[in-house]
Amino acid sequence: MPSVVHPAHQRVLDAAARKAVSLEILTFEDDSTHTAEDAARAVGAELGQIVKSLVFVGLTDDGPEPVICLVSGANRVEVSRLAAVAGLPGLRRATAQEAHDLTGFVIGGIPPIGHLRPTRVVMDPDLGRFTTVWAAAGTPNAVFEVPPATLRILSNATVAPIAEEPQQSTDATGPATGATAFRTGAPSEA
Ligand code: 5CA
Repeated sequence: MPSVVHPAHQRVLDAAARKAVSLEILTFEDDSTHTAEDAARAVGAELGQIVKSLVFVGLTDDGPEPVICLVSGANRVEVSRLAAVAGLPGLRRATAQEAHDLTGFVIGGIPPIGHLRPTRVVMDPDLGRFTTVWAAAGTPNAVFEVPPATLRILSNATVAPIAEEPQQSTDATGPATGATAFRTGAPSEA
C-alpha cells in the first residue's frame, strides 16, 4: 500500500514542483533532525552543509513581516547585517509561535520553501561552498538534499553576507576564514 506523504512534506514537494524541481525527502523514524547538529549526524554531512532556516521579523506599517535566513549550520546570523540587507526596522528573531504562525511549520522543521505566504529569503553565501546542502523538509525528522544554486532558485533568495565573521585563526595553516563567492554555476564547477 502506498504510504501517505506528510502534509508538511507535501507542501515542500509542491513548492519545488512549481519550479519543475523534483525533491527527494529523507524521513528518519528513529533519529531527530531538529537541530543542525542532529541533521548533520543523521545524514553524515558536515555541519556547514546543513541549512538552518531561521525566521526573523521586522516591522512594517502593515504589521510584522517575516524574513527567513538560510544559514550554513556552522554560522550564526548577525542581526545588524541582516537588518542592512532587509532594510526593515526593529528586526529580531521570531518566537517559536511567530515562526509557526508566519510559515505554517514548527521550529526544527521549518523548510526554506513552501511557506504559508510568499516570504523574503536571504541566503548565506557560505552554503555555496558545498556541492549539495541539506535542508529541513517540513518536520523535525525530515530533510532534503539540494545543490545550493538550486536552493537559491527554489527559495528566490537574495544571497548576502548575513553571518557573523568567524573568529580569526592565528594559525596561518588553519582553515580559510571569511565568505567565499557564491557559486551559481553547475555543482561540478571548481
Ligand atoms: N532541522 C534542522 C536542520 S535542517 C533545523 O531546522 N535547524 S534550524 O536551526 O533551522 O532550526 C532549529 C532552530 O530553531 C535552532 O537554531 C533554534 O535556535 C531555533 N529555535 C528553537 N527554539 C526556538 C524558539 N523558542 N524560538 C525561536 N527559535 C527557536
